[in-house]
Amino acid sequence: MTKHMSLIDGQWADFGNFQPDINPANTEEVIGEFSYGDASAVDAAVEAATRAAPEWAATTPQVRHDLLAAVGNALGANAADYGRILAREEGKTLPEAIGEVGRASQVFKFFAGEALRIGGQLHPSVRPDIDIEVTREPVGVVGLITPWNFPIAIPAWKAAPALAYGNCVVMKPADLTPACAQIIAKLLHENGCPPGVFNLVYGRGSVVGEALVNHPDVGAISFTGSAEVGNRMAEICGKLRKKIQLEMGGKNPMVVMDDADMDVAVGACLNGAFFSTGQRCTASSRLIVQAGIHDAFVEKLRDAMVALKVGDPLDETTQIGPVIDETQLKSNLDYVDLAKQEASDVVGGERLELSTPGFFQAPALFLGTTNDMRINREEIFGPTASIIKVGDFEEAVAIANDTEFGLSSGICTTSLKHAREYRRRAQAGMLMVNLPTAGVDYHVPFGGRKGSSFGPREQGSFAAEFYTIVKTSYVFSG
Ligand code: UN1
Repeated sequence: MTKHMSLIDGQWADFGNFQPDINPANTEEVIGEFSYGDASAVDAAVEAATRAAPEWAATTPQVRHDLLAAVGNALGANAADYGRILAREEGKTLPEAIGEVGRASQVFKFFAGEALRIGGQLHPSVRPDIDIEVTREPVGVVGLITPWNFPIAIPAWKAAPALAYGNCVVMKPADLTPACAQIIAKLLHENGCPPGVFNLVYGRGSVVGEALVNHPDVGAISFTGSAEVGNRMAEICGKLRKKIQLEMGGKNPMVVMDDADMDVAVGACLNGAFFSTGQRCTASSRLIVQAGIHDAFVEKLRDAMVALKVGDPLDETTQIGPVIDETQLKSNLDYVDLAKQEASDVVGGERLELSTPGFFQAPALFLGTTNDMRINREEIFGPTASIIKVGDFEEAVAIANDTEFGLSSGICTTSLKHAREYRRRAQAGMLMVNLPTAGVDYHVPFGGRKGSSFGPREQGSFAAEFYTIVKTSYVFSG
């Protein structure tokens, strides 16, 4: 069995306490064993990062560019192999997994370029003989806590900007997907990342994550995960006056208007709701459908959903991989049971027994639901979606916005007026017209509002807001 360690101060650190990384499509297959650290591992990593920080902050942009570009190129060149690891570890289909590695590669290359584009502003003062310069400086040591559902893209979109803008990193990846985090750590290490600049610490969230968030020498925390954990982190970071960036849940609405193109609408909803097994915070979970198109749309979507092939992610014919683990599957099945009480009808959603022991579930559509039901208030994070019938555009907008979340919001329509109005009124960080609510570009801001996100946006040049501190310098030359 291959054993993997944390990376601390440029060394692979063996803490014993090896934990298995299990394939959710075949629980008999162990992908590797990972040595879990504790709070003292976090102390060692933060100490190394703190020591490395002044020198890394002072490197030329060329040095940071070259490191990130090398990692980006290596990810791209090995996308097929790394995609296989991702698919085995996380369970998304091989094409989705290879696509995600490609995205991670692009993210690194984008931020390689951003390292060269860090600039500032020059202002004349309102007083004579004074110039004012506004510049950005690294935060110092940043803590990155990453989720299992995009196990290589999200570590990439946190680590690459952190390093590009001159920070040192301590990353704690999700317990369920340690192998993808290992790829990023290994590539940084092998491509000349100086000791202490990037540290990876495996361990329980309640131990390692907790220690990272509370550590006085960590200046900023970026977290993607559950609202429950994120909200608690916000309290701690507020008390410690630490920068924080949270990406949490979603209950993303997709409005389907009578004037929608049927194929576009069915395609967008099928992808948004069920692909990646619905395990995306951007998944379309509330399909808000106007009465005139409702019956025909539901029939087409239901037929398309029932035809989706659930199976081994490495099998070419598979469209939906397994659920990540037993706990998530149990929670999904409990929601299907709840839907049987709340909705007028439930199609699919049962556990599937396939040829390998895995966490397979048929995708599910909850029909005849209303927005006040628990299935429409709480994030399920599985391959399920509800249909909510509405009379007109106004009702659709009101229901779409009636949620504590606000990550992504979509509309399928051929009316310019509806598209324009919806863009203006949707309370979400990301807005999709005739596209699934999930599936975003890598070079533009990502994030939400209300209960979905907190703090500055991730990705694109907006990432600078979180990973740097602004300094305003006044220079008198009279
Ligand atoms: C996407 O929809 O392409 O955890 C990305 C998530 C998000 C990423 C979604 N942070 O699902």
